[in-house]
Amino acid sequence: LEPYASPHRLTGARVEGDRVAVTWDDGREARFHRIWLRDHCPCSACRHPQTRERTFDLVDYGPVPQPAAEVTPDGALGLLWPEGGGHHESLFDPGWLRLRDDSGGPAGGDGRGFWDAAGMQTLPQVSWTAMTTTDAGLRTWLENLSRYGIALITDGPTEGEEVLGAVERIGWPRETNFGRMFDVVSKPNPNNAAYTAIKLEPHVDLPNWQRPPDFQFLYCLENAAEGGASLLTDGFAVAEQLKREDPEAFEVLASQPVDFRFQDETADIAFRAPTVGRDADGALSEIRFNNWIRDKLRMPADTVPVFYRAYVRFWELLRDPRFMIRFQLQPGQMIGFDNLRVLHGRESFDPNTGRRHLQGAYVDRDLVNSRLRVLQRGG
Ligand code: AKG
Repeated sequence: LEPYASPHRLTGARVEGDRVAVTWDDGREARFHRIWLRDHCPCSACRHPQTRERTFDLVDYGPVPQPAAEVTPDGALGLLWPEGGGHHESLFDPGWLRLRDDSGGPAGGDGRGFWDAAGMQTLPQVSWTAMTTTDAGLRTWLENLSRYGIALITDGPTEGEEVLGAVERIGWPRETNFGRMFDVVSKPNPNNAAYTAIKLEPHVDLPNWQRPPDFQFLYCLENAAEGGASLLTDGFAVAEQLKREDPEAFEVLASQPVDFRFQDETADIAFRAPTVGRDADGALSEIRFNNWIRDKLRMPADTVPVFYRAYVRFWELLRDPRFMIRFQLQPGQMIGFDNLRVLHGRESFDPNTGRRHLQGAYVDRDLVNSRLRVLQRGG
């Protein structure tokens, strides 16, 4: 299903010790371990013919023997494995092999489109009609959301619950203790700072969950009150800036866990994690910053001063106009952002001057990535 058509055919294949070396017709070369090749055999005995899932079980196979290698007449890699007194044949598409060749090491640069305010003067945007009625519109919107962690939808209706319609273009909402969808209005007995009219410092939602929501959509139904501008900052760009300025501060934020906790009449949800998360390759993977649900600070006494230095500097950079963008959401507009990368906030508003009503919902990254990959299959 994954597209891997490539104009390049193989011109050479030979066994070199425990690897198979291949050459494509543009001179590129790569080497694949034979255990890896046997494990990835795409034939219908090794992959289920309908589900395409792996049915070959290495654990029952024993040591992987040396195969015989050849280039087939249409430029694919053919391998013959001596097995059970006969041979098992594997055929590898040259384009598929090329996609999996990581012999050059990881590509340079992060390539994830980190941005500062100067680089985000115009928000990437798609109209509601294009997003809801065309695959091309949906694809552009999701590509922007994935790459920049932020994307605007414009010119939508204002009947209410459109936010769920947007989520359903992708999959289904990620439900939390605030429901499938939540109304951001100033309420008489708020259980969350968002449901007041106060200024909201840049934050991610629900860092008190082991698995916070990945993407957040905020759909504007009314914005007639004075104030209430939206504020957004790319937390990954800021984390990189902190690392450049003060590597020790960055390291403490990336390694020192912080407690978060939300409590109301029915819920008590707590989790402890560093402010800056990194994945197994060391790349930035998440930001957890939300000052109003940060719980009691628990860390070695010697770390406290450097932690506060780092935390305050990170916060200053998050609100620095070099990094933070500010705009007024209009009724019928929806801002979507990567909740674990792009921090959001708002200026205070005066509820006596008019109504302000946003509706919010969350969606899982797996669903966004899946919808995008399916849309990209066409090439
Ligand atoms: C939230 O719901 O998490 C918010 O931060 C609300 C933002 C806004 O009112 O613009």
